[in-house]
Amino acid sequence: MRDMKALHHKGFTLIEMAVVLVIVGILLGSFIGTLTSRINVTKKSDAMNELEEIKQSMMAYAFVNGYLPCPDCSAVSGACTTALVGDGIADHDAGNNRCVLDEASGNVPWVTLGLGRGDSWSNHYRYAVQNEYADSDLAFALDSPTGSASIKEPDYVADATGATPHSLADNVVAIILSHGSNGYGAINVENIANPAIPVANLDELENTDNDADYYMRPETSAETSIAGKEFDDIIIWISEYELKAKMVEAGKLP
Ligand SMILES: [Ca+2]
Ligand SMILES: [Ca+2]
Ligand SMILES: [Ca+2]
Repeated sequence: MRDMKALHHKGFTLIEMAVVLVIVGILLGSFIGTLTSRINVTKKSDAMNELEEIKQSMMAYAFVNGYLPCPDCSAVSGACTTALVGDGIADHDAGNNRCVLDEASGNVPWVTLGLGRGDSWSNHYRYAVQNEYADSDLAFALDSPTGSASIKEPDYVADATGATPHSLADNVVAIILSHGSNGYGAINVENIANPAIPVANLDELENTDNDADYYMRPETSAETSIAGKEFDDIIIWISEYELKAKMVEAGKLP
């Protein structure tokens, strides 16, 4: 009888096992959650550093050539032929010395700049440049046309729809952006288009419509009640005056 009792107490009961499993599950869940959020933070900071590196390389390209690089065509359309798309080489149009992508956005020309391909989420960085600043025939001068693009922040306090954004930067001549962890609207490094941006993501849509306005604001998840919903794009830009000042500093202008 004593032996049976000793045997009985040697193992765990089903309830004890269940309690242990639940505790292990909770600990593992919180560990994985922490790990995932740390990986996301690292990826975002890597992308921000790479954007700065791309910007500096573009400035250096302008010092050497007298103009900014053209985007690499990101999809077959119009003058962007299959031979030009997604090879990382800047696509200048020899016919008019301007970009094949006429102020529309394409990929950052990573091969031309000698940089790595794609962001932390294996999508190409998007890049758009004002033609007067990427003209390979007539290099820009101090009196070149004013930068036409603007970086704006939707104003949710004053306007819940985010319809009246305020400017963060005007006179912008080039923008470089990562589509962030959701990757909506991006072309991946295999040159395949990712899922389109959901119609509710108004602010992310603004960054792909090829007009002169780009939005930048704090990251929000899909669950937020803020208009514009999900937003995780990371954007950097080159202003007209910043570029001209650096060119003067480098002895390349006037
Ligand atoms: Ca190309
Ligand atoms: Ca995004
Ligand atoms: Ca826009």
